[in-house]
Amino acid sequence: MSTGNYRMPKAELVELQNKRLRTLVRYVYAGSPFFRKRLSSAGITPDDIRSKDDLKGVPFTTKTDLRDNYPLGLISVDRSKLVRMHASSGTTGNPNVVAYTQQDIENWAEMNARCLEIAGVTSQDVVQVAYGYGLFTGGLGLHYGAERLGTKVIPASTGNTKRQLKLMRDLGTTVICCTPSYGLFLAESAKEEGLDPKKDLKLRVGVFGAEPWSETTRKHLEERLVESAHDIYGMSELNGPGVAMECKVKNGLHVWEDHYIVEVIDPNTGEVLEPGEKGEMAVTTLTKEGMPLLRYRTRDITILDDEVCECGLPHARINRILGRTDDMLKIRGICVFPSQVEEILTSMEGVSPHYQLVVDREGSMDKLMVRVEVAEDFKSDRLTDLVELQRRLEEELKDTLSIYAVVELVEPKKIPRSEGKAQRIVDMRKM
Ligand code: DLL
Repeated sequence: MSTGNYRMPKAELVELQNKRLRTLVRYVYAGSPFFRKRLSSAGITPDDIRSKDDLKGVPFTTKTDLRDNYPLGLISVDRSKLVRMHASSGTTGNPNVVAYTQQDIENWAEMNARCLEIAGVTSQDVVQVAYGYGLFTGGLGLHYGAERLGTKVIPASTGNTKRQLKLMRDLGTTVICCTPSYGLFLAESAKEEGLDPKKDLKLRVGVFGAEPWSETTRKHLEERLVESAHDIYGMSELNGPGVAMECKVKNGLHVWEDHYIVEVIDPNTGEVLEPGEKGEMAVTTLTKEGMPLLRYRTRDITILDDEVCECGLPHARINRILGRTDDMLKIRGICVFPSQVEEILTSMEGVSPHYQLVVDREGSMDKLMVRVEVAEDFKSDRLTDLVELQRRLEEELKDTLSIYAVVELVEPKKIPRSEGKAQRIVDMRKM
């Protein structure tokens, strides 16, 4: 039931990071032909890397490197030491395969246990894991974490929403782990079943991640489903879920710095940015044995905050993910992130948080359409009210994004629901 010592003083944490970094560089240099070549061609020997500051000279590792070395060209151990492979969908063709040793699985479990613990989960809780179990890392990662913490675990996996609700009610689930969009769907479905989750279920904590969500979605989830909604971040290449998590203060996600070094860089120049500046997150894994990564470019956009948190944890925080460099839509030259649109939609009366961004091209002009469901409690049969709602939304989108987007209002439940990550973007330009 150990979550390890993760509350050490900051200075001790920094010293541990530097020590682990030196070990890591020696380890990949000896074990991985890929990294040995990479480092050598940059004129770097393991002795050159003494501390975090020295990382600046180390070449980035990218998703293209994974693709070019498919399936297991980036491992740093003998294959006989591997005990597990997971995979996530790659940008094209082959999936990204990631590989674990037994020690990697142990560390992963510990990090997920910590995540649950700082959100207030204890051994007394009943944790329903409604992330997918399988090649996706969400289900097993949180499952291990919950087991490590000594909770009771319900490995529900995704889907079968009626059964999810029945399990919650009959088994007294107190913690739900799923994507935020599925959380909203659970709340909606409960209502249809005649249940009021806030009265009829006992959900204390929600562990929501794997896709971007907003502060207003938190409000919706806390009003309709759980007492306290927490953001969890992770990615397959960095073990899976459990890289960073919101504590009870909910002012950023703590990155487990004894296992990862996070840098925020300018995505165009690769230059390391100061804390407080927005950029792409690059992560170095300090303890992974199977497939460690140096300065891995996540394509996720965030801001680093290394001020000590009110909760007292020494681990630095990242802002909630603000978008991805590759999910970013460019509409007539302007960058648009789905999360910006979500923030606007969820803060307006009359629409629900279920939406899609449809991008198309008319001649040489990009066109953005925001398709969103009218809220179920939007009470009006008058067409003029709907026209007015549409106008207000379009105006708000224009003011905030500086582009014109057509709003299409659709009936409740018309946008396809997902049991995993929501499909927010329909890009007709690529079809
Ligand atoms: O989504 C791992 C995970 C499972 C995280 C369960 C949290 C909970 P991948 O399928 O490899 O792994 O997708 C990783 O998902 O680069 C982000 O773009 C996005 N993502 C993950 N967590 C968050 C989050 C899992 N909390 C990709 N907020 C990442 C925003 C997130 N985006």
